Amino acid sequence: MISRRNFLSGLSTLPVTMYPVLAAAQTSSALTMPPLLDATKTGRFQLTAQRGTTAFVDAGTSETWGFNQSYLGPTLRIAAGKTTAAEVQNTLNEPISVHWHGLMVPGDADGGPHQTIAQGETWTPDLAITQPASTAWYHSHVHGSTARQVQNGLAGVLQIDDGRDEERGLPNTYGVDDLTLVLQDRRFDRRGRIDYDLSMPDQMMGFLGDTMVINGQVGRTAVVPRGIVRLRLVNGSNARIYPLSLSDGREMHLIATDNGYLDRPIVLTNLTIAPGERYEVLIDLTDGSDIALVSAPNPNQMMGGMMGIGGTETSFVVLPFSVDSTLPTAKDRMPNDIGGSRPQGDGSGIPERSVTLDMQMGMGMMMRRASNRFSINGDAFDMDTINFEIPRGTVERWKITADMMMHPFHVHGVSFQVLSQGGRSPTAQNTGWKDTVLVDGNAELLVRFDQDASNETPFMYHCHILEHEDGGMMGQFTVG
Ligand SMILES: [Cu+2]
Repeated sequence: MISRRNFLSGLSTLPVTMYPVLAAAQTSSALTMPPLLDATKTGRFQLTAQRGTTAFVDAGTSETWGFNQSYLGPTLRIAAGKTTAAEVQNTLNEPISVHWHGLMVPGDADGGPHQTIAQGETWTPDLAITQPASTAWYHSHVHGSTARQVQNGLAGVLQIDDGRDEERGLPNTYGVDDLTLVLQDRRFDRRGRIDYDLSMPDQMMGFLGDTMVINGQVGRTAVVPRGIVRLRLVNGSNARIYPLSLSDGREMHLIATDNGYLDRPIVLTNLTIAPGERYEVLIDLTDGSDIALVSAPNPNQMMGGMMGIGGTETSFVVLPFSVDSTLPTAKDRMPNDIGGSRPQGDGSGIPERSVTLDMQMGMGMMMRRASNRFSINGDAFDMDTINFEIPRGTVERWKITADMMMHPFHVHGVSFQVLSQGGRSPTAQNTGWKDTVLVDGNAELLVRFDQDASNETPFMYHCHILEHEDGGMMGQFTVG
């Protein structure tokens, strides 16, 4: 078996279709899901941030952090239209926070950098869910520590569930035909420990690993029924963008974007997922073929690769699938109408706001302190400065400009429409409701601000390359 670690290292130069998908499927063990913590009936859940050890690779174990377990957290399932009582306890020896990425809740429940939970303390926000069913996630968001804390494992998936997936015709058996997949890349040292030493290119580009990790596991195969399989893709990587496709070029049916279901599936052969984004796709495995989810190299290269950073990678296997015909098939055909929606706003006449994501070049960047290498509209993030004050109920047209490289731009407390990308209509995958969008050059967003956020607990807008965010590419705003 070829080590999956080598897929990213540049040692292997095979075209992607020649990867030994079958061999890998026969020799590697089955991927498991994060434990499901179903709070739809109880209306409450409890998370404990804790220290543990995880054996990612054969070389040894790594110290890791997780919620209720050693690495990552459970998949939280909460009910649409109800309020769920959350309880988060921190047993780690430094402050953390838990941001509910994708939830439209007020700033005082959002879990941003102003809501740190000190060692030994417990945070108990109520999560009042008024938005449609969707796949969200949660992760730490302490300014200056987010990248390291997420790298250590402080993240998990959160499903808003309305109990109607069966009538939509969607696969919905957790871990069988409804797979939750947290995509992360990591590096490990010779003893199997997570290696998060940042080189200067890492600090500029964001951290890129050489080993694919799914749900905290390396080298696994997803064993699935012979039927329609749903993938809830969550990019929980610090900086890697995955241009995804299936190894035999077959279609993926996009059913949901960050903030919920589309009206009808969009058929795609390529789907790019940037840090912070979620996409749900259906894949048709009724023919029983063993295929794989594969990724092209990270497309983010500074100045078109002129800096000599990036560009040496090859495509790699993200996750092989092995069809087990003995597993019961719940769904054997694609749904046509899934009853969600796509934003249909008209940006004309809407007040504009410019948001420019800035980087310092080479030496200019190295001369700066780590906390202000990056900025927005010329200013590095400052905990004590409110950048925008926005009246509740306002609709704005945000013009985002990305400097030097592509930046995944996320706004807390809202769901937006992508009006344009690079002066053109948005790509098909960006026509649904979004809270994070990959900005290549520029993008225009139509945003409505409906959740309150005070001076004490403002909302963030930031680049979701976590090293950029920690380095100052973030701002904050109030709504009220
Ligand atoms: Cu960035």
